[in-house]
Amino acid sequence: MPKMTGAQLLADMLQGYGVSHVFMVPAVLRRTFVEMERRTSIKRIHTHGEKSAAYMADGYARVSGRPGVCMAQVIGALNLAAGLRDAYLAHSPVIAFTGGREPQTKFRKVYQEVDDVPAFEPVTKFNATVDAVERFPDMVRQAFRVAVSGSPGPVHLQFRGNEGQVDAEEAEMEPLCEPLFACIPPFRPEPDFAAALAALRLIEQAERPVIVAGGGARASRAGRDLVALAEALAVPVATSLNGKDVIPGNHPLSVGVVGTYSRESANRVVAQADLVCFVGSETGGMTTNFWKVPKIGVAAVQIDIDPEALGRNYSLKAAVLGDAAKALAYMRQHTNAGTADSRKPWVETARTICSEYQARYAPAFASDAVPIRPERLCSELTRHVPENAIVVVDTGHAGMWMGGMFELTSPRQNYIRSAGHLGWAFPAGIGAKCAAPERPVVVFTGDAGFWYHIGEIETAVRWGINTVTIVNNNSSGNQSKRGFDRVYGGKQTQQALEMWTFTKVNFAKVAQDMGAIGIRVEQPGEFAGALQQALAADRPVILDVVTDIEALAPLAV
Ligand SMILES: Cc1ncc(C[n+]2csc(CCOP(=O)(O)OP(=O)(O)O)c2C)c(N)n1
Repeated sequence: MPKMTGAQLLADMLQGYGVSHVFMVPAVLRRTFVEMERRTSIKRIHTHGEKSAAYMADGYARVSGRPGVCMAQVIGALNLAAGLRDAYLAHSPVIAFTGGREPQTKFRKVYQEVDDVPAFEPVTKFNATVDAVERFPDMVRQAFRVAVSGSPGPVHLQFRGNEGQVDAEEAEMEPLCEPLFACIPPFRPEPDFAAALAALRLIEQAERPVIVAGGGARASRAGRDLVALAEALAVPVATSLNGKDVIPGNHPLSVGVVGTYSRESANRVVAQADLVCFVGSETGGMTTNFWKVPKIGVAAVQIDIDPEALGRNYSLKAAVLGDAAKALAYMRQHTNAGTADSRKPWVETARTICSEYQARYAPAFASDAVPIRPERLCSELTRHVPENAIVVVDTGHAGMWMGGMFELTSPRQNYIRSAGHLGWAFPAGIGAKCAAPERPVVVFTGDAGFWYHIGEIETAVRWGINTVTIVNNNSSGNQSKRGFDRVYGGKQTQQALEMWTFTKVNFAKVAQDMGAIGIRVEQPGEFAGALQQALAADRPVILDVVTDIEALAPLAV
């Protein structure tokens, strides 16, 4: 076997796994970066903070299905760990490398050093130290294998030396990669056929069944099989926020996103169902509006790749362990399509509920109000986002407005969203664009969300990562308004505003100063043209949209 340094091996292995970008703040694995330049085409994206590096890796992973790689030296390690939280919640395969400690000097108050490893424990599937260069090959393979297998998720490897200097050492090693684990899903386990048939028969016998598809259906790329089964059986489909792009919003069986940040039609349909089929869903609080939609006790069946997810919150009449696409395809093959007719009235009911929703919000979608209403923004985006776009959405109001009101109109569009961390979307969009440079990436964030990582405008400009970022700029974090109204007993003091309002800032100007294109939109009629201009630009664009501070997203029904 040839002798090589850890740096050479790591560079070769990352290239071997198809990694095209790594996101980091130096100085970590410095020699590896030199070898990346010498031996690979991997781009080394220096960010303005470790948390945004983790979010970029996360966006990259959610769009490509391939692990996103982020790195930090020892002093930045916990900033990176903080950034893994969202990937952990969203089951995104992110791999984090950090610098660590030397056995010769630990506990002697080494500059910048604490024991970082425990902090990675709650946000990773696998959290390990690499202490000897001989361990590089098997540990890197293990990192990729764990990140993408089963229910995907983050992995952390801490390399010996505060900058991971173990990469300078040499050993006889081979940079062997396992291509199987370069992308999710590595395996598509067949379901137990008896269980899948049992679930199918229950759906066929139900009068008002509904499918609730989650991020697991997305990870399995099960959209086509899911829609085919739903069509064959005439079953309405709701999704979680994470599963939103499993079915286009304009499909006649789509009822929207169910749960807390949701669309009222989805909640109403799911609440009326006599059987719920969960597919790749954690059945967590956000998707079920804290287990109120559907109510605990509803008849349920579930398909999941993780046996521990089956029946977690809803006891099951049939539990199907396996790959979502495989299970749905098997069920589709064995469908008794003759039963679909019996559900025509139920599908009609679901359509009526959806039409009522559309009619209720039509005036808001068309509103010419100034400052601009977010509902109008969502409807403009539904109409004008390109048919192959990747839409990246922040949390808080952004998640509520877009989760509920924005509609995907093509199966070629993708939708990824913050699993709860404000500020995720802008850097995640940069990572998404690195993963799919040929596709338009449209980010939607509030101004509070945008402030978090505003410095990454410079990163995007430096690397020519041309995302389009729409800032719903109400100069406040106005999702917090209701909460403060409540704790002030209904009426806030003037001073309370200091807790959720900001200085009015023109983000278009800020963006221009950093070399991006900035467009300020103050009139609703100008938005579509500005978006077209942004999509055609050859630079990152910030669309600063001045919106109404009084606009509060509708609460879950
Ligand atoms: C890391 C983190 N801290 C705090 C919150 C709580 N939070 C949710 S929404 C929000 C304000 C959002 O403001 P903005 O992005 O401007 O959107 P707006 O509500 O004004 O539309 C806050 C502070 C969070 N989700 N994540």
